Amino acid sequence: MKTCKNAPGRLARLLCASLMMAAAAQGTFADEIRIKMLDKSDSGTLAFEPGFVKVNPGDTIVFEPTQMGGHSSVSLLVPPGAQAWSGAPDKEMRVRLATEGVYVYACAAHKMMGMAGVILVGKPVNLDEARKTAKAESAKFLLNKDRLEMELGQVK
Ligand SMILES: [Cu+2]
Repeated sequence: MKTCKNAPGRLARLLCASLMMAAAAQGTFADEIRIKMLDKSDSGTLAFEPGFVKVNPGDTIVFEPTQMGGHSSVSLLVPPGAQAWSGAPDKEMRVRLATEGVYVYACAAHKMMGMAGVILVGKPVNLDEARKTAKAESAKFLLNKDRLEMELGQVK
């Protein structure tokens, strides 16, 4: 839980406290989660890092063009009712995810190299469908063939 103790000045602390109350009334703070788009990572070549993240509904994912390898983020599967996305190469891409479920995405240029990731928002309401998508997409990968299934394996 964040606190207002370090806010500079009395007015700032008051303002901070009222924002905290508003946020508490709403249930939770919306967070920003950053995912790097990399030519090379700990999990191998051409990767999103982290390749799996679990976030809360309303959080924003920021895809960072960390290494300018022509990477982008394009959704392959979103839960029912959620919006698909398609980012431009080497550009920061922000996606706010309000709908619960499993999201599967890939880099448009390197999908065949297994540059793909998984995001879980809240509960995995569409896990069966996500498993099918991961299997079908992975069958087309030339590299990192087990990456998507490993990422999806972290969905609980
Ligand atoms: Cu890429």
